[in-house]
Amino acid sequence: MDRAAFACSTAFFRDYSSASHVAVCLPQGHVDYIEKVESFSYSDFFRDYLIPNHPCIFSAKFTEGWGSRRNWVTQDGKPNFDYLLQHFVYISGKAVVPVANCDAKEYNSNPKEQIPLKEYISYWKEHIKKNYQSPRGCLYLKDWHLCRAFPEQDVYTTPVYFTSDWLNEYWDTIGLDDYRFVYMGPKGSWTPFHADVFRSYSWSANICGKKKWLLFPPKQEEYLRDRHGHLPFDITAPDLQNSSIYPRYAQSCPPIEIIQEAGEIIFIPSGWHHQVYNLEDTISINHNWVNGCNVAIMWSFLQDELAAVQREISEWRDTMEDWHLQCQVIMKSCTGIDYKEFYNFLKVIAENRISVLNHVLDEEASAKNTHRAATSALGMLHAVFDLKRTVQVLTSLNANEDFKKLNPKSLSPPPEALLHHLKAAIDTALL
Ligand SMILES: O=C(O)CCC(=O)C(=O)O
Ligand SMILES: [Fe+2]
Repeated sequence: MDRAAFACSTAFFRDYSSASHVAVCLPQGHVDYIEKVESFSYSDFFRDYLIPNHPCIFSAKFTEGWGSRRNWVTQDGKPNFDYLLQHFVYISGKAVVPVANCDAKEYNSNPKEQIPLKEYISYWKEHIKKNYQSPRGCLYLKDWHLCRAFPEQDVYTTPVYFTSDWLNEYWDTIGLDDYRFVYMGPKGSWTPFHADVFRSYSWSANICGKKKWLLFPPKQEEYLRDRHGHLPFDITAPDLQNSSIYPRYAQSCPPIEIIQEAGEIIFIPSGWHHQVYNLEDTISINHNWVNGCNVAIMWSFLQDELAAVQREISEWRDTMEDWHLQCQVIMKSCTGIDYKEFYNFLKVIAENRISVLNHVLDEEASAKNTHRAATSALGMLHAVFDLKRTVQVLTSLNANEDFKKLNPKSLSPPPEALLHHLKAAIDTALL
């Protein structure tokens, strides 16, 4: 990160409230196209897209050289089923993959099952032969943690723009999960209307095929709620025109429509709802990620999630002794994280940045710890920026009434001590 980008971040986040407020004004729904790798720096992306929370598309030049672009695609641009079978079924062991049925609806998403990759590929080949109409319906392989299952495979390298990634850094540290996925599906497969986990950013690269994205800037979804306050499953459904069901739909703006071609990468900003279609047989790789630019959006989302849980079980508030704790348990099971884990998440990131600033990173350590090496590569100013962001959000968390009810003094270290330590580290770094 260069000095100008650091100065820009300091100005933007000076006022804490502006960090979770995402103003969007895109001229006529225009989305920038980044053509050249050489002339587009990390600081350019940080300043023009991460901080303002605007989408953009990267040209196929940014994925040139990826193993998956070379190996997973046939000469005529179709998925190379033989290669996939060879490497993920016959050689490296038998993969089992999550598959959604795009023709069925269960609550507000598609029902999912786990099936062997071999079975999915046979289905897909049959589906193509039958002109994309098979009795099993349209099946979409999604959210497959391929890189975790096959770390030795040469698939892709994360572009530098997306390497400040606290979500994967944290979940890699505790070794429980990650947010790196492969999607593959036939023409006609699609993903219903949603915003991403924890209101994270996502980037998605087409290895082959073509996608259509319908994007709504934050707050637009309020016009898309039905009279009970529920969001639609499919924003193209005719029901939305019916004002007795969707009373505010007429006031909504049309979505930004983007066609993403093979090799291109789309950047989806934080909190933007979207619906996605595979216009051809398509394979994509995507990550969800959070960093200092959108962590306040994540924090405000978590507060909304807790408030929703509290509303849901409000009738037990006075009779249940550990009501606040129960709310956290429910939140964790519905949202994937609770307040104490969010604290731990911020703590792990902040401590990693302090190690980077203390130059504990010798070559051997950096070879072993790819996250620290990545942070270090983004420069010391980025580590300071990250620390400042953790301090701002931790300060807000520490002042939160619901967090205070969870006996934060029992945390190790307690929030006050951690904040003190982080502020001292920032002061030393800025000397
Ligand atoms: O490609 C898809 O079907 C959905 C991807 C998506 O929702 C995302 O990358 O955030
Ligand atoms: Fe998404």
